[in-house]
Amino acid sequence: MLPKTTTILLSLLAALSAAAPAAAETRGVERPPDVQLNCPTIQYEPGQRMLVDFFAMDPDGGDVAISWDMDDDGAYDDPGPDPAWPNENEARFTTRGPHTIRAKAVDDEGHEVADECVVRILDHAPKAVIEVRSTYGFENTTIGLDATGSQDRDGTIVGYEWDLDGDGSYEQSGPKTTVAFPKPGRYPVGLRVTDDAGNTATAQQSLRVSSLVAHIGAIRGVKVTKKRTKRNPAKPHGRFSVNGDVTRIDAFTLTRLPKMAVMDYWCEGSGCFRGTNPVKQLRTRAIFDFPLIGWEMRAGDTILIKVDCPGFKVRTIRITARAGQPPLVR
Ligand SMILES: [Ca+2]
Ligand SMILES: [Ca+2]
Ligand SMILES: [Ca+2]
Ligand SMILES: [Ca+2]
Repeated sequence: MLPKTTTILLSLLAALSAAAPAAAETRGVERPPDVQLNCPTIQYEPGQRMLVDFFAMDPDGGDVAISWDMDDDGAYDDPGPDPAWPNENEARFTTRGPHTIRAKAVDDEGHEVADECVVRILDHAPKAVIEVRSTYGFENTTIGLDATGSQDRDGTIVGYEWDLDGDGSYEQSGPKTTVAFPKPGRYPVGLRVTDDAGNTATAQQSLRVSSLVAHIGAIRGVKVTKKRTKRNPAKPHGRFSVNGDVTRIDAFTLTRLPKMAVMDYWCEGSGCFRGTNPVKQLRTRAIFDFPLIGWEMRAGDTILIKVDCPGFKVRTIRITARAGQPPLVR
């Protein structure tokens, strides 16, 4: 049996020989710490409290100091977790949209590692709306596009971008723009709007461009078919440009109007671009130029003009657009 002192010495040597290689290995590596943030994925209301989970450690077993940026300013100067809940830090944002949470871990060897994650405060996407006076146009003629009808229910729209050649990339900005095409055809245009929280929405509109070549002469002396003893003598005259199924009114006049004639006029049909509400016009002149110039109709659309005056029977004049032909006026 070995003396007691020898036994203690041997035990010490054994302990040292077991510990020595591990200690040398640790000193040689000095690994950086690890920090991982885990932001909640749901969207919160402004001002609502949210918790960000995190994990931090130094693989060498040393202490890790963590500093926080919880207010989106990029500076690690904000409070850390409540000691009672050491693995989650509390965040609260009042402005809508995305916010970045950042944490920086420093170990006792001075190694620095940072991580970040993004939280979102609830914000609704905007709605993109393209308004055009007419989806029909003529070659080399500008077509106005208006995006001011776009809306954001919980903020404002801060960006308007246009894709005017339909290739999916947005090359123009601003709430209003114009476009012109050199050749007849169908042209898609796109709009992308961005709200103040960075949400986007898009809208598309197809424009049809026609050739302004088929121009027909004035329609004069259209025969009035209804026989009445006291027939309203209003007589229509018109000049129209017809291209395919698009008919544009270049001029329209009623002559031989009885005194105090009252006129309503409106358009019926899917291609009516303006004037679907009746407009009363009171004229005491014998000739009245209708403000229909520039109106465009598609084949089948009808403009109705109701002429009413004391002592005469009400008369309704119908101008019906036809594909490739002068409109029918009756
Ligand atoms: Ca370390
Ligand atoms: Ca900060
Ligand atoms: Ca919004
Ligand atoms: Ca484009």
